[in-house]
Formats: sequence, C-alpha cells, structure tokens
Amino acid sequence: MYGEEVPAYNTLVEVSEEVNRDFMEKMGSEAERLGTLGRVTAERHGAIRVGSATEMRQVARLFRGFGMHPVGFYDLRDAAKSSVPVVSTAFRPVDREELAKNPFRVFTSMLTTNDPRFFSAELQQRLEEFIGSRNIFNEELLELADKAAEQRGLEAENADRFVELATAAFKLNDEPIDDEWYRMLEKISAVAADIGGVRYTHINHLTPRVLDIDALYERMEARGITMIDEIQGPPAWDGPDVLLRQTSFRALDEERVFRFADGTVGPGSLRVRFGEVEQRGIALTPQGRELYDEMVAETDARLQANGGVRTEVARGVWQERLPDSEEELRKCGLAYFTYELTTSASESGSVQNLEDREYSVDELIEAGIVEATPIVYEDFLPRSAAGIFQSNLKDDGTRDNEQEGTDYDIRALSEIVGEDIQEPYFYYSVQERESLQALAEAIGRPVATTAAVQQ
Ligand code: OOG
Ligand code: NI
Repeated sequence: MYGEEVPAYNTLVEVSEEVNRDFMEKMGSEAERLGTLGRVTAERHGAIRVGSATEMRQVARLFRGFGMHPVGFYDLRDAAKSSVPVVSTAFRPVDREELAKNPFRVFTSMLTTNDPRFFSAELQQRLEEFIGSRNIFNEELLELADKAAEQRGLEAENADRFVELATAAFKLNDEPIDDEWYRMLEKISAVAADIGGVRYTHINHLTPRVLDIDALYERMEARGITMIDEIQGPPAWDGPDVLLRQTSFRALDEERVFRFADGTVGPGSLRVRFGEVEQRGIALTPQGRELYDEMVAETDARLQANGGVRTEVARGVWQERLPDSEEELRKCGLAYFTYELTTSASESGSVQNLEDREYSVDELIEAGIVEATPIVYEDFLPRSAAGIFQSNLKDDGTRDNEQEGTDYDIRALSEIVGEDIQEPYFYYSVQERESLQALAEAIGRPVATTAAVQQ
C-alpha cells in the first residue's frame, strides 16, 4: 500500500536490498553480527502521527493486537529547533523471539494541541473540535484488536479482517482538504497541518534497515535522489556501531485534492512524506548513553568553536572517547550483550572441569567457554528524530517561547496510552540478565552479574 502511495519508497527498498547483499558478499558471516540478512531485509519502522489522547489510546489498542507495546518517551517539542508540537513513543514487539518474527516498530506522535507555545486558546479549541469529530479507528477494528491481544492471536478469517481494517485505517484518503485551514496550520507548523489539517491519518514514512548506510547514501545520490545533508546519529568510524544511524531523502511534492476558499475543488500540492533508511548498532547501557550524549555535546561545542563538518568532527570525538572494540564496550559496561556457551564448550563437555565456585563472564570468555553477542538497539534517538522532522520542513513555523510549555513525561503519556510505557533499557537489561541465568544453569555454577545489568 505504501509503495503505491509513494513510489520512491520502492526504489529505496530496492537499493537497500542491493546494499545488504553487497555488504554480505564483502564481509561474509561477520556482516550478520547485528542481524541476519533475512531479518534485516524484512525489518521496517513506520511513523504515524495522531491528533488527540483518544486517538493515541486507540492506536495503542490496535498495536497491542499485533503484540506491539509502547517503548520510550520522546519529547520532540524541545529537541527540535523548528516548530514540532508532538510527543511520541514507539510501538514494537518487546521480546527477542517476537521481534525475530515481527521486526516492525511504529514511531507514533501525538499532537500537543494544549501547548500554548504553538496554539492559542482559540486555535486549540478549533483543532480539538476538528480532530474530535473524525473517526479513524472504527469499533470493529478495535474490537478485533482487543480480541487478538486477549487470545494472543486470531483465527484465520478474523486475522485477515483485522489486517485489512488496520491497513485501511492508515490509507491515504481523497477527501478534499480545506485549503484555508490547512495553510493556516502550516504557517504554525507543517507537522500540525499534517496531523490536524486533514480528516484522516496516514503513514508518514516506512523505513528499511541497511547494513551499510554510507553505501546506501552514495547509491541513492548516484541515482539522482537528493538526500538530506548528513547522516543523523553516530558518525562512520572504525569502531563498533552503536545505537542508530539514519538518513532520508527530502519530502516530495504530492498532489492532493483541496477545497479552496471560493468553494471550488481542485488539485493542490503538499509536502509531508519522505523516505528514510536506518542502520542499527549495539544497545548502550545508561552509562553508555551518558557517554554518547556527552560526545554529542562535545561535537556541538567543537563545531561552535571551530566550525567544520559535523560528521568529521564527531568522528574525532568518537576516536578520542569511545572504546574502539566490542570487547572494551562490554568490559566497561557501556553496552548490552547476551552470553552463551561456545559450541566447542558444549560439544566437549569441558564445563564439567570447572571448579565449584562463582565465575565471571570475563573468565569464562577467556577460557573459551562462553561467547558474548551484542544486543541490537531496537529504539530511537530524540535528537535524530528531531533532525529528521526538521530537515523535511519547508520552514521553521512559529512558536512563542514566552509561554510556558505543557508538561508531558513518560508517566503522563502512559496514562494516555493506557499501558505503562517502558524505558528501552529495561528490555535490554532483562535480556542480558536472562542469558546470564540460562548460562549459570548450563554450567551448573553461579555466574556473577555484569556491570551492564547492575545499572
Ligand atoms: C517521526 C520522526 C521520527 C525517526 O526515525 O526518528 C522517526 C515522524 O516524522 O513522524 O521516525
Ligand atoms: Ni523514522
């Protein structure tokens, strides 16, 4: 459906697949360290935007029906320089097996109509009335979602119906857009117009994952598709990839039907949807994330003082401050890993010879009994998200910083969503801890907890 709506998306998927195949050929099995080709090729994240607490809660019900739960709180109002009046979370499967079956996340933003920095009291009321009168997620869809969540699945017929209705809820619709209303909102924020200027929601972008985002960037440019200036997130460097790198091509003009002030109906254009790709790296612990944030701030400071190209300055900072091997990241407790017996240890039964005492994973790794596998970051970065939003807006919009912004936090958004939003760290830490427990059972000796799990 999305490929039909935005044909450039098909090109992006095609190029992504080429890049992944070539990377496999170049790197061999090492290429799959952070995800098998099968999974990476299937993997996507989508972005949608809704207008109210009611719609946010309905979306959460819909995704719960697919085994997807809210993870992370992102406040893009402050992360962006331009006017981006939304708060967000991401819905995704949360355990490893489910993610392997359904590697799909949806970054979901809710318009903050009650934030006076963006909307006057009068406009807030008009917006809330407009959004309150639309009905994007119908009862049949939501009831099927509840049933799917309760029963952890649906019978074939209902499952098909559920997918059909869920897809339809995100399909572009050709109802004429009120030109005056849309353009008025657009002046404040293109994002506000995209959400509150139309009577439906739609998929803003659908993002494939690649194993080599630098190669992807070059290939897209070579095909004549203009990409945003820089890859967001960590720079390319010789050490391990951490967190998330993203880039996008600019939003394209799309034709829509408008109803103009003089009552006539006809074509007009708007520009809201773009194409994005991502490359995923290792999940960082709170301590690792703190270091990441410090490196980003250090990069900013150096750019301020001396100028230069962001990605190059960042590479310098990375080289100075971030350990340049997976092993060092692990030992310093900066990133999450799972621990498993090596094949040779499980085949030779050498664990029988271990002494009767507690072992650390470092000892076991040194003895060749255990190997560590990095846990891939499954979430998002607020600063990159803001960068992606921003680089695709025609202008900055307006905001009145004299006004006090409305408070939102992970608790407030959890209330709205109707389910506790977890911090991303929680799931990575559980995964590492569970692997340590399984390891202790496999060797029949206690295994000491790791620096990552202790945080
Ligand atoms: C969401 C922007 C955030 C990402 O990849 O960081 C995002 C949006 O444009 O609605 O998708
Ligand atoms: Ni995105």
